[in-house]
Amino acid sequence: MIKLKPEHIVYQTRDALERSLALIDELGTEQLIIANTRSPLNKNNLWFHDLHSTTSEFASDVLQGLDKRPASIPPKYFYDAKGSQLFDAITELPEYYQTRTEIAILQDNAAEIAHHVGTGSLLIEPGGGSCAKVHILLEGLRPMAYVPMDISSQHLRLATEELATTFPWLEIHATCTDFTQIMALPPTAPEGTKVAFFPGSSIGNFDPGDAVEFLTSIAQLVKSEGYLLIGVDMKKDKSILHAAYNDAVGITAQFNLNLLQRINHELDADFELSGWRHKAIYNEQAGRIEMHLVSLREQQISIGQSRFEFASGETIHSENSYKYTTQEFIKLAQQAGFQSVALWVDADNLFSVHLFRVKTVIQE
Ligand code: AVJ
Repeated sequence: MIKLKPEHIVYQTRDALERSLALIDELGTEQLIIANTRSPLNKNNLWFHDLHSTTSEFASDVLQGLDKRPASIPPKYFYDAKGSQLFDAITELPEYYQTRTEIAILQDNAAEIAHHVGTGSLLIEPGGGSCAKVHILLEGLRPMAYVPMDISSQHLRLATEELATTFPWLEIHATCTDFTQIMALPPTAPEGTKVAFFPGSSIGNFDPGDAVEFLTSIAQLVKSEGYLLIGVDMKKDKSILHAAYNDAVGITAQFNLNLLQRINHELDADFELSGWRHKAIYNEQAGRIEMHLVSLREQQISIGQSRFEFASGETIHSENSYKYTTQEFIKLAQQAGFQSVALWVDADNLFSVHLFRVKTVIQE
C-alpha cells in the first residue's frame, strides 16, 4: 500500500480541504486520503480525481515479472484503452456467460438489494471503469453519490461523463487510481452509509490470501455500518470455463496478446506478436483459470536496455481467475470481517452475487 501524506495533496477548493481535514481527524493517519486536482468537467455533478498510475511502476513490474521463471505480469496491466475495449468485447461473447448472468441477477434482485442497503448511500466501485453495471442499481438505490475508481483514466472519463448526463441527479466523484494500491475516498465525496460494489468477479484475480487482504481494506473503507455487494464466478464444469476463456473468435486471445503490444508501445519493447500464443487452462487443484502467453520459438526480447530470453514453449503467466463455491466465498469474506446478509445465484449455478455487511463489534 502506498501511503499519501497530507503534504502530497493538492486541494483546489476550500470545501475539499475541509472535508479532508475532517476525515484525517476522524480516522487518524492510518487511513489513506486521496486528494488531487478537483476538476469539474463540463458537468456540474462530476468530479474527476486523476491519480496517475505511473509508467515507472508499470516498467518495474514488467521487468521484475519477466526476470522470474516462470515469468509473470500482473493482470491489472491488461487495461490500457485498447485492453479495456477488448475486455468490453469479451463481456459480449456468447461463451463469456459471466457478465450477462451477473447483470440478470442484479436486475432480478435490484429491489431486494435496495431494501437491504437503503437509499442515500455512498456507492463506491473499485474498478468501475465502464460504469456499466451500476446503471442497474442507481434507480433503485438512489445513492447520494457514486465513487468509481479505475486505473484507466480515459475509459473512466468517457464513462463518467456519459453517466453524469444520464443521471443528472447523481453526484459522481471519479477517481483514477490503482485500487490494489490505494483504497480511499476522494475528499470531495460526501458522508453516508458506504456500499462497496465489486462486480464481475474481479476478486478472482487475487490469490485467496490477497483477496482476504483486499476485502479487509474494503471493510476498513466502508466501516461498521457499511456493505459489500460483490459478484463472484462459481466453480463449475471445466468445459464451460474452458470455453469462456478460449472463445471461438479469439477476442480473449487478442486481449491477452494486447499486453505485449502495450509493453511495446509504452516501454520501448520489441515483442513480435506472431511469436506468442494465447493459452487458458482450468487448474482444478487451485480452482482457477490461468492465462498464459506461450513463446512459439526461441527468442530474445528487448525492453529499453534490458534483454530477456525465452525458449520455445516457455510462458508468461498473465492472469489467474479464481472460482468459488458460495460457501468457500462466504468463509473467505468472513476472514476479512464480513458477514453474509444475502446471496443470489442464477438458476444454472454459474454466478453468485453476495451482499455482506461489516461485522459490528459489540462493546460492553
Ligand atoms: C475481469 C478478472 C473478472 O477473470 O473473467 C476475461 C478477466 N480475462 N477473460 C475474468 C478476463 C479473460 C475477467 N475479470
